Amino acid sequence: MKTFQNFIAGQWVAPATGEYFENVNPADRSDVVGRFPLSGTEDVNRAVASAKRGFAQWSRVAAPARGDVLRRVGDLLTQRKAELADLMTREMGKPLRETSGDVQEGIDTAYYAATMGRQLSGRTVPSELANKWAMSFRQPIGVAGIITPFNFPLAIPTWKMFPALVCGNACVFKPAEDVPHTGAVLVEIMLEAGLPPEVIQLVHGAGEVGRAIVEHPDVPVVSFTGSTETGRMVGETCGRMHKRLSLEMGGKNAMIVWEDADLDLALEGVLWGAFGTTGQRCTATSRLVLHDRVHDEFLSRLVDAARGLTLGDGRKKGTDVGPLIHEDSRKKVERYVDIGQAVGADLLCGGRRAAGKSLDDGFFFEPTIFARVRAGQRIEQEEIFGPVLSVLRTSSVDEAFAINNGVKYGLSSSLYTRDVNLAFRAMNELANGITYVNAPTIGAEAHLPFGGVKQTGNGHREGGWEVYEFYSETKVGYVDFSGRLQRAQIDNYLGTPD
Ligand code: UN1
Repeated sequence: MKTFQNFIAGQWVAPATGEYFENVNPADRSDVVGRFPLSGTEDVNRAVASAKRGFAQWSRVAAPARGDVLRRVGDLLTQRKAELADLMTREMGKPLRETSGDVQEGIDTAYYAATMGRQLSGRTVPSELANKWAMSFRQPIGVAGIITPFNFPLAIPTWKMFPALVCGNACVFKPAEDVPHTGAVLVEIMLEAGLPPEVIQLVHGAGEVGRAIVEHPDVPVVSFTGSTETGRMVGETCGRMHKRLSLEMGGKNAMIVWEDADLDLALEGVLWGAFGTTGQRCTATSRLVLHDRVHDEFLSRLVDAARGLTLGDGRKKGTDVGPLIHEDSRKKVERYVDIGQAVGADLLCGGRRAAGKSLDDGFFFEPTIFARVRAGQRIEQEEIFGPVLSVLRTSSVDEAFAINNGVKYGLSSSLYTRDVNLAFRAMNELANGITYVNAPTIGAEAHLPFGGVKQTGNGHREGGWEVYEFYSETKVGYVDFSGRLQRAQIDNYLGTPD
């Protein structure tokens, strides 16, 4: 079995703790991907000290040249796409077409980052005074702490690190302990592309590593994607220490299928939205609101289609749905199935561990649909992060929108309709960071901002131009070339001498 190391101070090194953990394939527990460092605070301290040196060097490299490194990262990811998808599926389970899509998101993010190296713009505006220039420009911040989840093991680290790097920051990267192999290969690729070694530090491990990064006084900017509970702790620490923080947390995303919808399209959409990535996306479709007139027909077709999905190893042809990430998350899904049944929701399919043949070797769970769910019930309100869909019904637009908006999260929403007025009304009134029309709740693109309102986040966005603002300071420069003292707000606009 291969033993992997951290990448700290320009070298692949063992953790100071001397401890390791095993990373297993969730589709087959007997397949161990490798041993990875269970690092501690001392490792993080060394990583941050080195990243500070990396920052001193990298922040002086011209931004277009920094972008060129990211372009080479994009080229290498493209060359190694199939190999990466395979190792990602092996360590986290989602089918190959999904892990290939995950790599493609990384490639898109890399090429977008490369172009942004030439576009880190500020503004030049007229000064209040004659013979004076007024302008803003962007500067790097320092060492960025990057803490990422398992479900998009490549894309999400790239969403954070590529813009951070183009802006001139150094990164200390802690991938989720479920996907350390993907994290390690991504760092190898970044180094091969020419990133100076001390600019990237990879520290594997569990919560202690994340905490040490967040609490380190020399890490002024932190980006975290994960659970709302952990995000709250990260937020408290960053607030106390006056750090810049981007949080991307839970979702309870609804798809509304209206009476005039193309039902074939909506059916495909909900299957992909609810059961893709085994429901383990913060953008997963976990609620379905059906118009009364289409409710019965659509639901019966949906249940048949969900029963027909093929569960299995994501590396095998024909697999639609892979396993959950580990046993704890399967237990959590089971608890929510009990909670749904206790309040009298109708369990129409699934609700159990998938068993038989090779399914016994992994953390599989059947695609699960609850009907007759009512707004406010726990399965309708709380993020389950598994293949569980709650179905509600109404014939009132106001009620459908109120259901969508009646949760503490606000990531994405979806409406299937052919009514253009209703579609635009939905974009205005659904309280989410992203609203899709005639598409499911997933499918964000790299060059527009990604994130949510309410307790999904803290107001920042990933992707698009917005993330470049997050990873840079806005500096303002005034140049007075009049050769005399001109007093802003005191001397007059015509610039006449006193
Ligand atoms: C996430 O679930 O954390 O739009 C991110 C999507 C993907 C990203 C999801 N491109 O669903």
